Amino acid sequence: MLRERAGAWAVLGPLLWGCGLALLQGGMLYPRESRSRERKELDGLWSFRADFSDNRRQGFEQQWYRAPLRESGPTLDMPVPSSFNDVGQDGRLRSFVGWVWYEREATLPQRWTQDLGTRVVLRIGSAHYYAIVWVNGVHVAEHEGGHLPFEADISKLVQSGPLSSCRITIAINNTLSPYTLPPGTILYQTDTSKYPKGYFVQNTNFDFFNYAGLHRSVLLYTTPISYIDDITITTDVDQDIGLVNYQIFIQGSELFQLEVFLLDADGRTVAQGTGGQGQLQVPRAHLWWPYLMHEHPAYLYSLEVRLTAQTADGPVSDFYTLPVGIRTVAVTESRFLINGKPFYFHGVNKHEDADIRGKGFDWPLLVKDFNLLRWLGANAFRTSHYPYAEELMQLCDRYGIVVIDESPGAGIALAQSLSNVSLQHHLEVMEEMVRRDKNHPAVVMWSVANEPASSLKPAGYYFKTLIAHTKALDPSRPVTFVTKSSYEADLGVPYVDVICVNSYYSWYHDYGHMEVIQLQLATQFENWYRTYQKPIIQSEYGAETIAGFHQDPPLMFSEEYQKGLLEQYHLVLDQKRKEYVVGELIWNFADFMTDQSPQRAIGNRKGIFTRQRQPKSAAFLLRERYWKLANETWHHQSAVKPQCVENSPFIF
Ligand code: GCB
Repeated sequence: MLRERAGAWAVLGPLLWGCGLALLQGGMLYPRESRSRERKELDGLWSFRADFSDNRRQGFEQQWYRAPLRESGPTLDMPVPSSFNDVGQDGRLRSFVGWVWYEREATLPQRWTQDLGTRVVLRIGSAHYYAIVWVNGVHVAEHEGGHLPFEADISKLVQSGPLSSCRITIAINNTLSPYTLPPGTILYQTDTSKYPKGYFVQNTNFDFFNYAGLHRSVLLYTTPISYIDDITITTDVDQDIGLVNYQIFIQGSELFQLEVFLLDADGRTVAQGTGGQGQLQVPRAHLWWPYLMHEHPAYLYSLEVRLTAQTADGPVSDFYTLPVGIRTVAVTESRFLINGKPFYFHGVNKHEDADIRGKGFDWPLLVKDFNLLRWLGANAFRTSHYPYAEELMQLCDRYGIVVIDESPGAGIALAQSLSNVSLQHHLEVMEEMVRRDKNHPAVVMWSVANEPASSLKPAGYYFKTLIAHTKALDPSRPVTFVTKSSYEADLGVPYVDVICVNSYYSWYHDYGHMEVIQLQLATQFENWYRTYQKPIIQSEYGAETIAGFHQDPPLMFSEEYQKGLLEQYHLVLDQKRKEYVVGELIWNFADFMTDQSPQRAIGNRKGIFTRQRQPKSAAFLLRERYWKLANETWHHQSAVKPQCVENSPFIF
């Protein structure tokens, strides 16, 4: 069976099979330590081998998972988390397409292997793109999609003998097909006068490098055998009373008691309840406000959930604490409201991208990026073009950075990728994404896709179904997708709550002619608004800029051109934000890696920061603008207004 699957997934004919559904049942709470839970990160060096065999199936034919990887051939040291592409000196590995193999031996605390009341879970934060996992040679999980976590309960395996360690093997395939998210195609070249035998390349319609590997932490954690499996929180406000609705799902016992306590930031209990669902009322609640919208942004309560379950072996307790922000989100014909006040998105589009690590999670990079966002006065970003690491979402909650949470639906360009097979997978991805991110107060809107071919005929049904499904999963947040189609032809926009439009006037069109921007941008907004009467976000605009290139008068690729182009956009945004434009997100926060092409000088250079996070001139221009905008959207009674003070740029 497995061989067949591996065969089907070989690079020569990738075909996906439905694997997700079983994994979609149940929760995906972020593993946190508590009185009843432990966790063990498996970051560090793993053994690694790319399968360079012609059909990329040697690993399955020789069953590399059955014995330590070093016994079936040479291995490399591979850091986790990291993409495998840029850490080596081998060009073949950088552009490798097919299966790679990771392996790591984990030593387990004695209690985990001997206490049958302990449940041991293996969690993979992100494995791009398709992953198969074995523990001690036994198949435990498969997962499709590179940006969302998946788990396997491995208790039985590690508790079945006198073992104190376990061998974790993960095979990962980065091949994309028209049915994957994001989609891609394999192009075979058979003209032997031009290409060597078996030559193929992987093509994509998205503009970022298809980095692959174990991009986020792999970890082991424990729960008791009866445990808190999932928590869903929604919040509301009635006068000054905060309402926290909770729903808690338990596994492993039918007979249990639940207590919930809501603690304020000082650890004082402000409300409590019992049972699997209910509503907590918080008089004089501190609301969760976005950064630069309030004197005390991002106020977080903690929801402590305590489970006492009856099992055959006696009572079992489990404890889980979830950060909770009380806030409301609403959309009118022309406004985006947070806590009933108009919110204007002034922020960025990002990528998970950096030198050497590729898309690998990295704490110093994360903290640097948040410091830059706050320096800039950015109050929001979009997770272009896939869900980002959970640790990053947690920082958004803590700092008040508002998130448009985007699925990996980038580059849906072919009619095939709007088929029912693709749609089915996309629905599952939205389920996984909502399940992971539903409790983040920072997430105020879901984006199901970026720049799909939304004027193709099947797009109407596709987006109608996808958006309705996402709303059914989470009725508390608006849903959008990001379009670059024309207002007359787009078949998906009728179903969105907020129109997100990308445009590159005087860059991809009328290049070099900044004088056309104002007219074209105003026309763009007026057409969309006249047709739909929905709020609009300029979800991308920008210009390729090589840091250090200067030209005055401005020429394309110079820092002056990037600034000049932004200024032209801002003139129109300043008019239209008085009416129905509710946000502007620059493309892009930082330069990032793409496939090689004549249009890209070592990646996309539209960042206002370089890939090493140093500012281009445009960063200073945006900083001035964002702090000015922050002043206008200040809603607190206090006379203190946000100020961009040198040396303490994000304190006010
Ligand atoms: C877009 C895409 C983004 C690209 C950008 C560009 O419209 O959404 O992924 O990187 O344009 O720079 O071309």
